[in-house]
Amino acid sequence: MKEKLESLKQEALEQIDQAQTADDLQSVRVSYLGKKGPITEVLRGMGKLPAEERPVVGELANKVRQVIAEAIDEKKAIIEEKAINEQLEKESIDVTLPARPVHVGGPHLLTRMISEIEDLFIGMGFEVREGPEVETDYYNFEALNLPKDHPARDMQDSFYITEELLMRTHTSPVQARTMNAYKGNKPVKMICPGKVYRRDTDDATHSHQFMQVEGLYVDKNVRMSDLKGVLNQFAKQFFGEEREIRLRPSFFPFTEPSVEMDISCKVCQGEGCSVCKKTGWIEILGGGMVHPRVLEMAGYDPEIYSGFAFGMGPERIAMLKYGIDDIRHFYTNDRRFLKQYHQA
Ligand code: 2NL
Repeated sequence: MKEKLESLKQEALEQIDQAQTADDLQSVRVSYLGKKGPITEVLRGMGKLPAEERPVVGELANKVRQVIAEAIDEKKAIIEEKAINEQLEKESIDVTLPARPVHVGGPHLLTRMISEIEDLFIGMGFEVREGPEVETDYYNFEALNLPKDHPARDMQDSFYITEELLMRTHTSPVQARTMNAYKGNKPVKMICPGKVYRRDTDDATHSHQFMQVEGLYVDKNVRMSDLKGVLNQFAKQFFGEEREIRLRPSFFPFTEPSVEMDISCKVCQGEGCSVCKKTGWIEILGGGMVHPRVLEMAGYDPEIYSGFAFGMGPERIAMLKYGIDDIRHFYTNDRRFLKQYHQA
């Protein structure tokens, strides 16, 4: 009987050793330790043994049972650990791998141009103001010395909504409104960026909707030299220290005298090339001294106050800065175009 138990033990331990899975172990457990297993059978048959052998065999059988049970538990722990390790191996992530790039958008080139322009003028003490895109005829035209019979007020040139309302054709009405609000007794130093509308057929250089940044400085003793100083500072900061500016006489209904500002051509350093049409100079913006009628209508006494104003087109400036050949690129949103000007 002892030998039988001993060999059962060896047999079971061998099978446990060979077991690969939890299922294998479970069947070893059932076949050796189960109710119908050989050890249970030995214990059941104890009655037939001589009385003095019973405790010895009983103890041995229990011991064998215990050894097998322990071996199964041990092996089970090993199998479980192996399974966990395999899973960890399979599911491991390499945290040192470079991350997949996340494609984020960025401000539109025009938005960036306008922010840069704003920053430069803020640096010179100007405040930034915005106003409505749907304007009254009064603020868009009348208050800017464009009376009812002025050719610029032709129905063909603007988007009229009613007789009295239209899409603004420039951002000047924001400045006229500001002067009105200050009631003629406070200096004004502002720029106003925004969308404007003209009834044009779109082509490489025309768009029915585009951007404008206008500036206005009204105070006592504001002179043409102040305009020139401010514009010179802007041009050098925006286009580069090495750029020169020049003012040429021009005409606008809302300024007198009026000027246009050129910057020296960067491509040919003033020698003359195709970019500057052989002149050495590139036109950037228009401006002048605020017309006394405009000051007067806004409630400023032109005998006491004077001012300068200017206006520029961010599209034109971006086209010159980056060599963009078609204004429609700004509004057709081809990502191949937009992406080139993305900045983090
Ligand atoms: C241009 C020229 C200009 C102004 C805008 C202005 C505004 C007020 C009074 C007087 Cl409230 N003038 N604005 C003056 C001269 C020129 O714009 O070529 N813009 C793209």
